[in-house]
Amino acid sequence: MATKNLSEYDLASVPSAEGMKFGIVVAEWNYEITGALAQGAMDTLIKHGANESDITLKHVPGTFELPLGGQFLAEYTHADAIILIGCVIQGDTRHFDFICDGVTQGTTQLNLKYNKPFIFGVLTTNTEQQALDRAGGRLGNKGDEAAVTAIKMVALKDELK
Ligand code: DLZ
Repeated sequence: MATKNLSEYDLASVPSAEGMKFGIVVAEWNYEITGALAQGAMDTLIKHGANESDITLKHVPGTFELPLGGQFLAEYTHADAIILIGCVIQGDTRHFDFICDGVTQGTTQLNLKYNKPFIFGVLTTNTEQQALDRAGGRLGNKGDEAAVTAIKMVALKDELK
């Protein structure tokens, strides 16, 4: 199956992000990749109407720390949605599995605990090249996808509440 280009989406399906507040938490591990993902997320939020001043961007050491960083933003800012950005690349040890389990379960819990979207902008790849391909390379940028998902989830909540 062909891999989807992460930056391709139906523009008309994305609501305006004007007035929405966002948090972005970025892991410093593999920063060449996570920095590009964060930039993609930021650019896409702004492209759809978010104000730069309504976006709080913070860093944490690694992907494992993303859920707690996200919780800090939920507690201490007014973010309507929080995008968690990381990149875990398979190595020789079982670290990959533990970090992926931790961030996946942590993110799931945060969504339900806060009744707020915490978006999983985490690449989990076998190689660095696969990550580069998805961080502004030939398969687009997962940060764009994460931003669009954040906007859609905030709009859905606003529509229903
Ligand atoms: C330790 C570690 C390793 C081996 N690999 C990655 C990685 O590929 N991506 C990533 O974001 N973080 C990695 N880390 C760091 C952990 O996420 C975490 O920061 C440390 O285990 C300290 O809790």
